[in-house]
Amino acid sequence: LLLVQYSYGDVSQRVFPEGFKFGVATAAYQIEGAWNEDGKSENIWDHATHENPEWIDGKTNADVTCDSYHKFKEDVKLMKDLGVNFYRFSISWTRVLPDAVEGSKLNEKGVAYYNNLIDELIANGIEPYVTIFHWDTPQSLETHGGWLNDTIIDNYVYYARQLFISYGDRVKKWITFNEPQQICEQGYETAQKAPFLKLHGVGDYQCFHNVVRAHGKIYRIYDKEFRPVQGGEIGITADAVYAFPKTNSVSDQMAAEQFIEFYYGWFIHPIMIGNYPPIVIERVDELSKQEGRVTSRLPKFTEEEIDMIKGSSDFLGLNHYTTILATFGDPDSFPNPSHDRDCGVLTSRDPSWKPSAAPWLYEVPTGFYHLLLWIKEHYNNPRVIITETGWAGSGEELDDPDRVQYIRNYLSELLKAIYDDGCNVIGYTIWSLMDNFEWTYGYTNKFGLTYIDFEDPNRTRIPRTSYKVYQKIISTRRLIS
Ligand code: BGP
Repeated sequence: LLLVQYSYGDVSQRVFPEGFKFGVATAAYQIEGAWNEDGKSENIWDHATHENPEWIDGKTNADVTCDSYHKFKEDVKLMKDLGVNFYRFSISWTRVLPDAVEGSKLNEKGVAYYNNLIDELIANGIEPYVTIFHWDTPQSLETHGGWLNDTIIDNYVYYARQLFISYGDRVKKWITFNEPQQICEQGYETAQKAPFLKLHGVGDYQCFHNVVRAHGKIYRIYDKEFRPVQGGEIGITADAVYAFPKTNSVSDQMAAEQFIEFYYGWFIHPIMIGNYPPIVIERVDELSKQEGRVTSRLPKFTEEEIDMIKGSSDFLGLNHYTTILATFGDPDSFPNPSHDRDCGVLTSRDPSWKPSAAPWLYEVPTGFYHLLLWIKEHYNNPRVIITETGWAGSGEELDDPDRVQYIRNYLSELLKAIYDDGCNVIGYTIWSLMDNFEWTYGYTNKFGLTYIDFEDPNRTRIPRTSYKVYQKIISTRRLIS
């Protein structure tokens, strides 16, 4: 009925479908602080920010950041007032398992912190959506190769299993990994994220091969051992930048498709269809041969692994912020070897797109719409949860019209995808509840619906205009202003 009623006309009259959920997201390292309190051990972000502060804007770190380890009740209160249905947060591996390895002992105080947070959320009618891993690899595992070493798979599986045992009675939505591209490509190929390694064209593929096998393994364990008792769902979150062809030429159209397969299909094709996308296998194998290598830089799955990984996500978590223009580039313009060269696509932006304070983030709402259609067509209309989207400002402003406009424009495209095209999107999450430590950007990029002055010892949370607008969208379930 709704479909018929609202298919045409004014988007502001469209109602978000029944059961559609709204949330906000954060991640442990970015908000908790208390980096060495109550038995927590060091992770790769603690390590990098302490050893090489010059890698971070303003030489800052997240030793204290929003201090959510002590102020989580304030966070929950903020969310309760906002009216969100769920809170997507992550658990810090080294807080609950300081020794990190399979068989090691749980840290009771660390476990208690998340128990208290989860209980507080549930008491306030907010569903916990838990990201098991949001980039904070235990430093003790990194010294043994981190995600390049396949022994991390069993350690991760042990860690995730402890979370199901400890919290699975109350947590019904699990996300195994946040953004494999940032973990693997930015962590092990381009040195933009911890552990800041530059293993061009090799480290990224090796890392993701371990990430996706760890994902598949824990999915099967949850499915077999925990789901029958706990009844929850488990999936993965990948980020996708959408690509428009730079011109209407057939070549640019191919470049746009190739870009999406290399930067999104790489992670999701194995899970939705089985194995890496054919174009990725073909190109990496071919270029490896040209480089005189005996084996491809792209590792191969066994048949058993393909079976384990295929179909291993109850929903598709999608982080989406922005879009690029694609055209094929001269192979010599990319580092050799590299993932960029394997992909072979040069990216640019349309001058009409509005830039944010983050150099990579431009407002392109139609890109979001086309991405949702792309996912529907390529993966047989899976259930999608938008697990992140958001706008970066740079100032202290409480009035944030650009963020408001971004949220409204993206939500309007989302409604169009749901109503006009039948895309199966069941939830939407804003990054972020509050300003926080934005990785190498430190505190210079501000994504918060809530402002925090990081000089203020109390870290007082002050809602911005966008907070009030989101509050109204959630309570009316419409985009009326
Ligand atoms: C996503 C991450 C978030 C958050 C966001 C903002 O990729 O999952 O953790 O940081 O991006 O981006 P950035 O911090 O790179 O500006």
